[in-house]
Amino acid sequence: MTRILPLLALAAGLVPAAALAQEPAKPAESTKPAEPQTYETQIKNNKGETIGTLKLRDGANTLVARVTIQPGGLPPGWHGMHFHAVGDCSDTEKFEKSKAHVNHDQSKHGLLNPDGPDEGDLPNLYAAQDGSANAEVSSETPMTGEGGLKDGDGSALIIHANEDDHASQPIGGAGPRIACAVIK
Ligand SMILES: [Cu+2]
Ligand SMILES: [Zn+2]
Repeated sequence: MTRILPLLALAAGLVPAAALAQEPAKPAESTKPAEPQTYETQIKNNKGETIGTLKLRDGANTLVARVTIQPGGLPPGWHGMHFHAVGDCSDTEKFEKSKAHVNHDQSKHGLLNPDGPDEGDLPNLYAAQDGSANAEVSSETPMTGEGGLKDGDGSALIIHANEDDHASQPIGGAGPRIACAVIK
């Protein structure tokens, strides 16, 4: 008993000190950020078949796009990827109804172009040997509101056959449009 008593006394002294130290760290409930706006849609190939999904999350300052392509969905290698101006993927052979890149201020194309980028520009997507791909990219283009993807005619995520060099006009040499997702 004589050995335990000093330990109990020590423990009793420590508990209130620890409780005091933790108290100021408790965050106020009101500082929790607002939930991001979300949108999810299917990505289709030139045959109109679903090859994957696009998930958008738009927070206060940045939009985050997650692209998931299933095995066999794309040719292996790098592919240009952009937001195009119209949310129409109905002409599956060429996806030309999606029009040009989202671009409200006549910027030049290309993330690496000194006179760019336009609002549709995104990093390239890499498809593995089995044709699958998983990527998350960010964009300053908002989902809704002024200049948003969900404007009157919507927008489309387009994946191209070749990689985007992020500099040459009009689309960085990315070639034919091989996949499309409607954002509306
Ligand atoms: Cu494009
Ligand atoms: Zn562009």
